[in-house]
Amino acid sequence: SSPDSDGGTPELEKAGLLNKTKIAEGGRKLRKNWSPSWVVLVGNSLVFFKDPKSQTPSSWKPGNSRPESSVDLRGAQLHWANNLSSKKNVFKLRTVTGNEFLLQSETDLLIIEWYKTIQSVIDRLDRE
Ligand code: I3S
Repeated sequence: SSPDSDGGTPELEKAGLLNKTKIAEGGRKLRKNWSPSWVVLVGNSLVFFKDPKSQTPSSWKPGNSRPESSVDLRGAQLHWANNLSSKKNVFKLRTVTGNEFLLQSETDLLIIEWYKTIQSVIDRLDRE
């Protein structure tokens, strides 16, 4: 079924641990500060949780845990960005509001799956 098609809880697409740094806020460049983040793709949003150790895939559910931040994927842009870091497997997510994040994993397959899944959500929202 399509996410939230019944007006209920949005669909959990994917959850896992990635390295994350925010590099821009409203178009203004920020200093990098990489840290592990529990990342949850649910409905139209990418949600970040601070303490990966205490998180489980059910953490995104309302009331279970307070997210650090949340990104609306509508109109967002995704690009591989290995030129923006010395780390491997880096992609950049840019929101319509000009917030930019780098996400990274040491595991090739894992980062490719995240890229494909986030892009498919962006594509779905573009078609709406
Ligand atoms: O793109 P940069 O500025 O070379 O990014 C590195 C720095 O942000 C560095 O922090 P300090 O300049 O505050 O020491 C980080 O520790 C590095 O991780 C950043 O580079 P990578 O290549 O890891 O994204």
